[in-house]
Amino acid sequence: MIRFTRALARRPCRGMGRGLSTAGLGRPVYEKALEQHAAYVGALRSCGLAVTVLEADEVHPDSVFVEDTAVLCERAAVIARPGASSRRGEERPLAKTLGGLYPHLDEILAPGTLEGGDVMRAGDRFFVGISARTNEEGARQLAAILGRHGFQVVAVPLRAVLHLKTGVSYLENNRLLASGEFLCHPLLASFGIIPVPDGESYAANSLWVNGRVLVPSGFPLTREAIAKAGYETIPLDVSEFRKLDGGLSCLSLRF
Ligand code: CIR
Repeated sequence: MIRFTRALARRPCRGMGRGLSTAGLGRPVYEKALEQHAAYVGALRSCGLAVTVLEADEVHPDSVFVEDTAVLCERAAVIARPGASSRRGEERPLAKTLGGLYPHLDEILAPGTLEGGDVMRAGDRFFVGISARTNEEGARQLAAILGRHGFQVVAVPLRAVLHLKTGVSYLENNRLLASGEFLCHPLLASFGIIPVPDGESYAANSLWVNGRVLVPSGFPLTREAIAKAGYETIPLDVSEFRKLDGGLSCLSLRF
């Protein structure tokens, strides 16, 4: 089983209200987002991670969702190439930081696009959502890079969700927390599924960290289902990030 030791997060920027959104929940309140972000970083630290919080990137309104800009594991670091044009360039400052942490960086090149929210690791396999943000070419490049490190990449065409991990999360122990199109997905048939109850699909993006699971607050049935499966849960209010279609995993890179 994985044990994470580090995480990277990025402070929300003042212009986050201009971030991409389909949620229809209104615009995020910056001060509240800062508080929620600080609590999130505290929760990662309480799970034993050394968290580096990068300074805000005021040029890119969605830059707090740092997960989308790279794919990291113990053997490889891959700089992503966001499919959303307003997010292109977020990956550059991150590459600088990662250059100091990894001996070698790979990157997704045009015409490939790939966002980290579409990448879900389960042991030695990486599932990659083919979405409006991640194209076949991006997935193919990721497969070639990770293949050199002994990992297998499985492409999963998406139907309704923004990113793969919007709808499904790996909780280790061969278990998936799944909603909607992932409840009975043929490519995920070998996993034990913890179904996310109707009306709580936002909580499908919960985050396993070293044996505990961070769960968005306000989704009691999902929290209960995860707890029943034997995990300690940590509820966190991320309402301001939800307004921008973001969830718990999007706010950090764990490695
Ligand atoms: C976007 O549309 O790109 C952001 N507003 C939300 C990104 C969420 N990231 C994620 O699911 N990994």
